[in-house]
This record gives sequence, structure tokens and C-alpha cells, in this order.
Amino acid sequence: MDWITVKEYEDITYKKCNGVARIAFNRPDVRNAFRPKTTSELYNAFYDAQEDTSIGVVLLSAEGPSSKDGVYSFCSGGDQNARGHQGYVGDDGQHRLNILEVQRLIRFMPKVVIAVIPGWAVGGGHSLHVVCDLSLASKEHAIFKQTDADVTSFDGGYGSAYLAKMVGQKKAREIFFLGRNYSAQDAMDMGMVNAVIPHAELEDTAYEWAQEILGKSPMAIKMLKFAMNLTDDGMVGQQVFAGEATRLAYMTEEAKEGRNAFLEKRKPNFEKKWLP
Ligand code: S0N
Repeated sequence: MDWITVKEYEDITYKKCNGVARIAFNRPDVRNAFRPKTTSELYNAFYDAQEDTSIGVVLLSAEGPSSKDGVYSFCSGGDQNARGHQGYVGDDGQHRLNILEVQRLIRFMPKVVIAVIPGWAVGGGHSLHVVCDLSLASKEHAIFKQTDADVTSFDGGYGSAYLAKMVGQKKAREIFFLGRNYSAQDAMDMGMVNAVIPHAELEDTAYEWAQEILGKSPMAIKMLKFAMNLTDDGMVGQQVFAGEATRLAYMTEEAKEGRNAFLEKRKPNFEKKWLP
């Protein structure tokens, strides 16, 4: 694979190759915790991937291991050093974190996002894998853990409520209320991971899954993602799905006639095709 770096960032890496974008956390010495700079870089890269019509699948992965102790991480959530008395403070002194905007971009982007989990997935890092469409985990090194209730920094949105839809209420409550460690196989057995992969093959396998998805109909994949989101996303889910229905409708002769009739100041001729 010839990954090409799209842009140099401080806290993440961002590359593309054959229809696949790879966005990776790059703070392995702090278990890939995210600070405000990280979340704005993530948002920037995800937005680029969303807008690039040559990209169909995004891998959210992580660089590593840590140079200090060789431990692998996906992400350990919000950086507790960047957390002031009233929340997270950016370089500009403003209180911000914006991880929820990143979550929404992953959730609503018309492309498949795969979490590639080489190690710790903890706190807000755990929530990020929950919000991704698919999760692939390192057999040897992935560990799943929720510390939100230890540090009083909790995700009351997708990270918890959507997780409960995924693994069931009792299990989700156990994960959050006890904060235990779960292996890749535990996570797979609970239904929050799609496959447990030998560590050395993790990145290649993620790329292969992406290529398999790229062989499918882009429109079908997009509509299926939005359809599966819809029931959990309420009116916003309906809005996203409806936007795509409108986009498809615009491409019909009927819609062109509606527009032309208005511009030509005449009554539209819809040829009375009331399809069954
Ligand atoms: C990941 C853990 C379990 C790994 O344990 P291990 O292997 O024993 O390593 P450590 O020695 O603990 O860590 C190694 C070095 O990395 C630093 N570090 C690790 N995690 C963080 C972190 N999150 N922030 C800052 N530094 C971190 C350690 O300090 C250590 O550094 P050195 O070598 O210098 O000693 C373990 O590390 C762990 O439990 N980490 C903390 C996990 C955590 O509690 N994360 C925060 C949980 N909450 C969130 O993420 C909420 C996210 C959020 O922001 C949000 C979400 C939804 C809605 C709103 C918000 C919002 O706040 O805006």
C-alpha cells in the first residue's frame, strides 16, 4: 500500500490510498488522549475525507506504541492535563473540546468509518469506537474500558446510550458503572466489535475490509448507513435520510420539469405518472 500523507498535523496523521482515508491519533505517550488541538485536527481531516469523492471508507486508527513503555493505544479519551476547572481549554484560552462534533461527523458522514483498535480504547476513546460503523480490534493488545465515572467526564450520548443499544442495557451499565477491562474477544462476544485480528495483521485487514466495501454501490452503502442510523437519531436521522431522498429526486425528469415550469412561468406538466 502506498499511503500518501494528505496534510501534516501535530496530534494526528492523515493519509490516503486507493479510496481509503486513514486518520490516526498520534500522541502514543499519553495513550492517544485527545486535547482541543486533537479534536479540531480530527474534525478537519474527517471533513476533508467526507468532501473527497474519491474516498469511500475512513479508517480511524492510532500510531504507536508509546516510546516510554511500548504499550499500544487507540485512544484514552479527553486529555486530563488539558482539562481546567471548568472543562477543556484550547490554545486560545477558550473552553472547548468539540469531540461531540467529531462524533457527529463520523455518525452522519455518507461513508463507512472503521475503528481500527490496536490497544487501549478508554473513556471518550471507547465512545469514538462505539460511534464508528465497524470496529476491528487487536487480538493481543486491544483493551476496552470506561473510566468516565472515575474522572467525572461522561458521555451521556452515543458513548453510553447507543452502546446500550449495541450490547444491551445490563452490559452497558456494567461497563460504565464498574469500569472494568475487557479484551478484544470480550468486546466481540458483547457485539461491539466486528472482528478480533492478530495484531500484526490489523492494519492490512482494515485496508482489505475497506477495499471490499469500496466494491459495493456507494449509494446503497450511504442509504443503508443512514437507514440504520435513522431509528436512533430521531428527527435529525430523518433529516439526513430525507436530504438524500431529495438529492435523488432532483435527478428525475419530474423534478427538472418542476423547476423549469417555475422559471418559464408556466404550469408544470408532470405527465401524470403516479407510480405504484
Ligand atoms: C488508558 C489507561 C487505562 C492506561 O493505563 P496504563 O497502561 O497503566 O497507562 P498510564 O500509566 O495510566 O498512562 C500512561 C501515560 O499516559 C498518560 N495518560 C493516559 N491517559 C491519559 C488521559 N486521558 N489524559 C492525560 N494523560 C493520560 C498518563 O498520565 C501517563 O503519563 P506519564 O507517563 O507522564 O505518567 C489509563 O491511562 C487511564 O485510565 N487513562 C485515563 C482515561 C480517562 O479517564 N479518560 C477520560 C474519560 N472521559 C472522557 O474521555 C470524556 C470525553 C469527553 O471529553 C466528552 C465526551 C462526551 C461528552 C462531552 C465530553 C466533554 O468533556 O466535552
